[in-house]
Amino acid sequence: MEQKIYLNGEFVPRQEAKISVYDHGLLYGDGIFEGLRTYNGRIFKLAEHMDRLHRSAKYICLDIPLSREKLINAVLKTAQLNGYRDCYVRIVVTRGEGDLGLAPEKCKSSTLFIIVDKIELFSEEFYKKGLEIITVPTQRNTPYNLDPRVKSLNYLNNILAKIEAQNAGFKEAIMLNREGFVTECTADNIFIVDNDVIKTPPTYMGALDGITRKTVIEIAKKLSIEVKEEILARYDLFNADECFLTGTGAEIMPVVKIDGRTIGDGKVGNTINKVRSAYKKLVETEGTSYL
Ligand code: PXG
Repeated sequence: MEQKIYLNGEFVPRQEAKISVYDHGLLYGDGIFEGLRTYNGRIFKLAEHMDRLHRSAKYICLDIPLSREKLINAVLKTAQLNGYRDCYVRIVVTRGEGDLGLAPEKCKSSTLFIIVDKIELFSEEFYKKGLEIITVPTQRNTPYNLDPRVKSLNYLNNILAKIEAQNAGFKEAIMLNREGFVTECTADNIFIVDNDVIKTPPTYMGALDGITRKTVIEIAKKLSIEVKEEILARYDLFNADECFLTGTGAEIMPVVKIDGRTIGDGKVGNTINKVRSAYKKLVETEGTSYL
């Protein structure tokens, strides 16, 4: 089946899905996005992704060219046209085509596109054995510059952090804030398990308000596991019993070594396994149907 992209109100083949070189999403990273996932013909947490997209748009004073209902229909239609049962959905809204100055008011209409594609997964080996990750020098955005809750098209510092990890031979990086506290990884939130309590940094420390993060917090509460949003230093990570990352793409990824320190006994822990099987059950049973 030919891949179809939603672009400004039309469904076009991938080769024809082109935007202007004057688009401010490209020239300045002036825009926002969402990454969603589908399981067995259903989009997981669609309403939550819509809410976050609208909150990001509000923060950067960006018009989303469709009503919430019409955007949801466009997302469902794009997913349906592409026909995958399990896939990745990317929604992107940019300031649109302008001139070469920053001037956002010269951009007469926002650009909106929706891509549905096969999902690229971490190999199964890492879910079984866990990742080894490191802390890197490039810091996460702070609310003093660009609020980290905004899922904007400016990912350069996260990309630099990823490059720093890769240069050192690792797949993922922990990013600190300017006070040196843990925020999250480059595209995933971070959690630890400490004496049977699940802990994750509050978003004001510099983390995206991750939808998988919120889902894991809800799952933990249902499983009667205590959850705390708590400021974490590297010290807390090194001395944790378990550590894991969460994201729409990665789902729940165990971490077994950080900056050369083995976490707990170096094996994927019980709490991770419990939360992970509850998450798997949830994605199999929930979601908005499109097929
Ligand atoms: N933190 C950051 C900085 C992110 O970009 C997450 C956490 C996890 O959030 P969710 O809502 O997905 O639980 C993200 C996720 C991908 C991909 O390919 C994901 C993100 C960005 C770019 C690519 O999975 N964002």
